[in-house]
Amino acid sequence: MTREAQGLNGLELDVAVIGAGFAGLYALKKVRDDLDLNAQAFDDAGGVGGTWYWNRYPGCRVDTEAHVYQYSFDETLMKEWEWSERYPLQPEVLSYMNAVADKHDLKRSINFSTRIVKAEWIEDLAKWELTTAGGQTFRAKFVIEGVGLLSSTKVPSFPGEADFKGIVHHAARWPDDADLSGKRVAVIGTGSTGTQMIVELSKSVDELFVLQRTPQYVVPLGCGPFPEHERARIKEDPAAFRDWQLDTAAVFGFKEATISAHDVTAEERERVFEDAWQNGNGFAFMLNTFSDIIVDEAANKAATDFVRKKISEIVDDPETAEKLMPSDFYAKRPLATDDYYETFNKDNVTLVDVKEDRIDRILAEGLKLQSGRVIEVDVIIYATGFDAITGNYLKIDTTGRDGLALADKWKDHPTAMMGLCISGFPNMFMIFGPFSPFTSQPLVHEWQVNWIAGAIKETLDRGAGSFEVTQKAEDEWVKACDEVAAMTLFSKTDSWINGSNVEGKSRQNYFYMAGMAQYMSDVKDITDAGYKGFAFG
Ligand code: N01
Repeated sequence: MTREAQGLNGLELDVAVIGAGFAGLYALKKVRDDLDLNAQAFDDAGGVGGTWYWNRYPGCRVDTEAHVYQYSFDETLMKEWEWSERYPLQPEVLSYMNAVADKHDLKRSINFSTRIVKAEWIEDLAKWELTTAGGQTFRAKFVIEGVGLLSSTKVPSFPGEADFKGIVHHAARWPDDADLSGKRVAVIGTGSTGTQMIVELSKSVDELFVLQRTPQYVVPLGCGPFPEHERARIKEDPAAFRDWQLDTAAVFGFKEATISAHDVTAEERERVFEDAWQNGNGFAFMLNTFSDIIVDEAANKAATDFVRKKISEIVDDPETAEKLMPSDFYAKRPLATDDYYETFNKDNVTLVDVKEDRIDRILAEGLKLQSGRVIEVDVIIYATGFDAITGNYLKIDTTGRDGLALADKWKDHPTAMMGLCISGFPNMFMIFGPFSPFTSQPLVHEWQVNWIAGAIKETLDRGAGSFEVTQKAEDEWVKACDEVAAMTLFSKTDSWINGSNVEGKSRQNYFYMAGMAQYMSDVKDITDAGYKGFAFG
C-alpha cells in the first residue's frame, strides 16, 4: 500500500480536482492546460482510472460500446486508438486511460494514494480548505469533484463474519493476486457486476453458488471484435461522430426508437425483440426496440414476456428458470452479459434464492440460510453494489457556506443543480453529480467539464470571489427532474437509481430523465441568460 506524498501542507491552488477517473482526468486537462490555471488532482487510488482502477474482478468489461465509451476532446487519439473489442475488458479500458494521461502529461499533476477526507469553505478567503487522510491541509479557489457515480461500495453486514475461515472479496476492491481456480465460491448479488463475474468464474471455480435476491432481466451483450464500420466512421470525422452521439437521449451510440410497441403487430414486436437480442446490448434492447418500454406498462410487459420466454428456453431446469425470472418492471439500469442464463446449465453452478431463504449468518465454513441450510465455501464475494450518486460525495466531510454540512443538506431529500453544483457550496462543482442526465458517461463528462470550465472562467473574468447556484433555481431543477422521472417506470422499481438499494437513504429520483439533447438545451438556456439562477459573489 503506497502512502500519500508529503508536501501538500500550505499549498495554494486555483483548482483542486478530486478523482482521476474519466471525469477527473479531463477536468484536470481542461483547467490546467486550456484555462492555464494552477491545478492539481487527488485520488485515493495508486493510478489513474477511477472505477476502472478499482474494478478488476474476473469478467469485468465495459457494457457500453467502446466507441461511445471514450473521450472526444483529442481527435487524433480518437482516430489512432484501436479498440480490439466491441466491449473491451477492464485492462484495455485502463490502458486507454493511462495512454490519455501519458499523452497529455497529466500524471505529473496528480497526487495518487491521496484521499481527500474533508472540504471546508473559508468565507473570508473565498477558498476551500481541503484535508487529506494523512492530515495535510491545503487550499483551492475552486474544487471539481469527479468522484464517480458508483464508487462508494455497499457491503451488507451479516452476523458471524469474523468466524469465516475462508477469503472475502468485494468486487470493486479486487486484489490482483486472487486465484479462485478449483475453489468453492459464493457470489452475493446479481446486478451488472455479479452477472459478469458469475459467467467468468463458472469457467474456473470448482463450485459456484449464486446467491440471488432479486432476479433481473439480462440480455446478451454481443461481444466480438470492434466493428470496422464504426472505426471507419470515427476516423472519417471524429467531431461529427461525437456531436451525433450527444444529440441522442441516452448517448449510447444509437438514436432511440420512435415507434411505440403498440404500433406494430405481435409478430413484428417479436421480430424486433429477437433482432435486438441477437445483436446484444442492454441499452439498445431497452431504448432502441420501442419508444415506450420505459414509460408504458403494456409495452414494458411485452419486453419482459420476451425475456422470460428466453429464460425458459435457455435454462434446462424449470425450477431454476422460474427462479431466474424477474416479475417487476424492466426499468432498472439494463443488464447485458453474454451466456448469463446458459451458465445455470453448468454442473458446477447452483442458484440459491436468498429472498425465499434469507442469509442468516456467516459460519466458519460458509453461509447459513434461515432454513438451516449451510452453503460450504472457501470464498465469499460481495457484488452488492454501491451507495450510488450521492454516497461518493458524502464520503468527504464537506462544509459549505454558514457552516452548512453537505450531510445535513442531503439528509432527507438531496437536491442539486444540473448535476453540477449545490446551493450553499460556492465554487464547488460536481461531474455527473445528482440530477445529471441518465446517460452513458465519458462524453457527458466532457460536456459537463466544458461547462464547469466556462463557469470558472466567467467567475474569474468578472473578478468575482464566488459562483453559486441559488436554492430557488436548484429546487426548480429538481422539481422538473421529478416530474419527468415520475412519468417513467424507473420510479416504480427498486434500484440504486432511486436510492432504494441503501437502507435509510431518501428514495427519490436522482436523475434528469429528459435526455441529453434536452439537457444540453436546458443548460445552454440558463447559461445564455447570464447564468440565470446563479449568483456571482
Ligand atoms: O450493483 P447493483 P452492481 N443480500 O446495485 C444484491 C455499473 N456497472 O455493482 O436487487 C443479498 O446493480 C442486490 O439484490 P437486490 C452499472 O451502472 C457497470 O452490480 O437489492 N443480495 C443486487 O442483485 C450498474 O448498474 C458495469 O435485491 C444483496 C446486487 O447485490 C452499477 O454499476 C459493470 C444484498 C447489487 O446490484 C451497479 O452494479 C458493473 C444483500 N444484503 C457495474 N445487498 C459495466 O459493464 C445487495 N444485494 C460498465
